[in-house]
Amino acid sequence: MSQAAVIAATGLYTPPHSISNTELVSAFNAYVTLFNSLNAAAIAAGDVEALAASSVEFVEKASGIKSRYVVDKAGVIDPRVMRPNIPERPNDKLSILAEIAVAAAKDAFGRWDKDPDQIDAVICAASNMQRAYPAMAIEVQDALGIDGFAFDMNVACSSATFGIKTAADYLAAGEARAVLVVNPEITSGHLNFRDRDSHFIFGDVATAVIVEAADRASGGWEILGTRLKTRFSNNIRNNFGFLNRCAPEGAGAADKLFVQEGRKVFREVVPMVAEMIVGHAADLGIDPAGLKRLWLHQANINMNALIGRRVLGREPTEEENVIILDEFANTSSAGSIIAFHRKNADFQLGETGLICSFGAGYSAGTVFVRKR
Ligand code: CO8
Repeated sequence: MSQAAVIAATGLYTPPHSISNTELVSAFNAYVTLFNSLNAAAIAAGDVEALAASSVEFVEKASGIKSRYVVDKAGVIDPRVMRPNIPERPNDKLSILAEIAVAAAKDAFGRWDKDPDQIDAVICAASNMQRAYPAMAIEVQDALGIDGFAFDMNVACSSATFGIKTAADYLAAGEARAVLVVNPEITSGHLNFRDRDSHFIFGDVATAVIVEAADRASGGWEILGTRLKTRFSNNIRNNFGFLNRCAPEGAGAADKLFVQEGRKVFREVVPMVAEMIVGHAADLGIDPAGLKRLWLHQANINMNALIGRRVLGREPTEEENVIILDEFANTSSAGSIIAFHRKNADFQLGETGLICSFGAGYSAGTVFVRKR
């Protein structure tokens, strides 16, 4: 029989700076005023379209987001900059993505009953890597003094559940005793803070998950089943990549940052994810209505409410359908893990819940867990 896997511990790193909607919208609107006055003649001649202002009320109502954490605030809210200032570091210093991953991992190790030398593999699963190579995961492995092997993987917002599933498979195959999955997300680096439709969506954070072989773990969360799904869509896209320098005509274009058709994403992803959860639950013999908690990907409060309703077959309570995006915004792969990390202490032995991610690709992952 293959080895069962357990989520033995989780960790969270929260960046030091929070930006409220009021601060973000005020920076955006200052930029709009600047743009419109600099381009007044062209706007009057009909050659350039005037930019419209953003609004706090819209952001809160459309998304549920009230604030977000970032690794650098000054640059993001300066209307002449509108991106984080993240200075380059020399090659012999830990890179910032690895640094926040290590911080989250140390938080997880503080909640685990073993030392990092009991880990045999590190997976860095996130939507943006700082560089192509050497892998961020190998840098994290080195910083934590872990033996074995490490690699990066990117499945956008679903990276964490894809990482947990991969880790569980290594345990099932007997190739590792425990695997560290880290999800460092500096989404502010790839967010267009000058785009009214999306400037408010994302936040920075890092999470870590230790997945351990069940016969070694004490307590934790038994992984009852994992399922992955992808379906190609251009509705969430980022054309930044290593070939950009070979097509200089496109350099600096808005499509080299995050771009989405938010409404289409909403419409298409909700049914895909709800069906996937219900189908996976049925195959595992789990009644979705009996799940104590949903730790869903945190992109949009209305999306989560709809999915929650379809999965539980009734209006979920705030306790059942955890929301952390009001404080963190969309932190891509880390969102469902923050929700799980923050809201699981009240579980009794045998109670079940669901970690679920969804996003660009499209991609989605479900991880059903039971308290042990
Ligand atoms: N302020 C005021 N009004 C606005 C604003 C604004 N900031 N933005 C748009 N409006 C206006 C529009 O102009 C429109 O006006 P009108 O009706 O007059 O035309 C009206 O508001 C409605 O616009 P939308 O239809 O766009 O608004 P929605 O209700 O659809 O809400 C959302 C927009 C919040 C974006 C919503 O569609 C949403 O959240 N959709 C789901 C998106 C989602 O889940 N995406 C997940 C992608 S993330 C992922 O996979 C990870 C990728 C990797 C991360 C990389 C990091 C950068």
